[in-house]
Amino acid sequence: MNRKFVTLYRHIIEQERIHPDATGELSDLLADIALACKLISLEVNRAGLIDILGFTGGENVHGEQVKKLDEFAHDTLVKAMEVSGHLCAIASEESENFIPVSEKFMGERPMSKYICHFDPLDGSSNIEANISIGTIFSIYKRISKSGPGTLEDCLQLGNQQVAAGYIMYGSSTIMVYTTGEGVHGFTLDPTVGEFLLYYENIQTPKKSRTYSINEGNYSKWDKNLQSYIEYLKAEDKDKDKPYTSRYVGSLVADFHRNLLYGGLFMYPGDKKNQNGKLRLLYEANPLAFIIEQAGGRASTGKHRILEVVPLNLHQKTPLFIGSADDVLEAEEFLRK
Ligand code: P6P
Repeated sequence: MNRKFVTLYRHIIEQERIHPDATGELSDLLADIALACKLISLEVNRAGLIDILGFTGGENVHGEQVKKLDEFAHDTLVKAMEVSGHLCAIASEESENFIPVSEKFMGERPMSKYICHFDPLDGSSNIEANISIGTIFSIYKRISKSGPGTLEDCLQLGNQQVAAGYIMYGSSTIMVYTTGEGVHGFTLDPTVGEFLLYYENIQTPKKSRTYSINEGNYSKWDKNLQSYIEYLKAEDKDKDKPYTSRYVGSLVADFHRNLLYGGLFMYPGDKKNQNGKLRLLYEANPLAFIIEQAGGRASTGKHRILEVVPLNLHQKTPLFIGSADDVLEAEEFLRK
């Protein structure tokens, strides 16, 4: 039974109370990310309107030049995070290097104990088609002892994440997050500007009948993957096949649908890109943390995503993620 009128902040505080040693910093940080994403949601919706109506865009209400949406999202998140005082470093898909947060933003705190990876606006090329797009975040505790964060703080195993989530800008704006105590979904009520709980302790189906992959890359896949996809498409009533194919081409949209209904999302490596297209630190790891908390599985096709060693900020990884039994079956085919 879903509790009514539980705001995101109230839920975050409830989660904080599960950990007696919690200082409230992570709660504040999650709330700051949610605020930044409310602002991005406003701009994403407005930008769609402008494109459709052909407005020039011109200057925004602050008299600033209207930036490309993904740059706008990046800037909004960085500004919100810097002033939050809880981060010693920020890494973004939009920034070649990580952004060490300088002492001036740390306030009286001798050290801000978290670092955060963002994909500020994944799938933004879809905005003109009004396809759902999203912000993905991943939070770790720093390793370094004080001062601005370091690259080592940013290159940690995915199994060290303390929180992860995404905000999807679609028919409504939703936020899904985990702090390791289950996966919880909220819908933004724009009239009051609050994310309200709509789905607590999400558990993804163990097995599904849906697969998501860009079949246009079929000729570049290895033989085992080609065999697996053919297997999913073959008639077999005993195995509830053929599967249904669902592929939006926007990671957050495909992931969210599969999280709720069950499904297997695949972005494999291929002859041209052996590590595929998606990024480990700000796409695969946060979604892997979420899916495992929801009872699902996430691998490279061979290894658990959360145990892949990050060597650089924008490292790519093959990704098989979703219903546990489907990911396991895919791994078996890939091992043949
Ligand atoms: P393809 C969007 O550009 C994105 O980064 C993800 O959101 C999406 O899952 C993937 O690329 C789609 O890639 O090669 O199938 O168009």
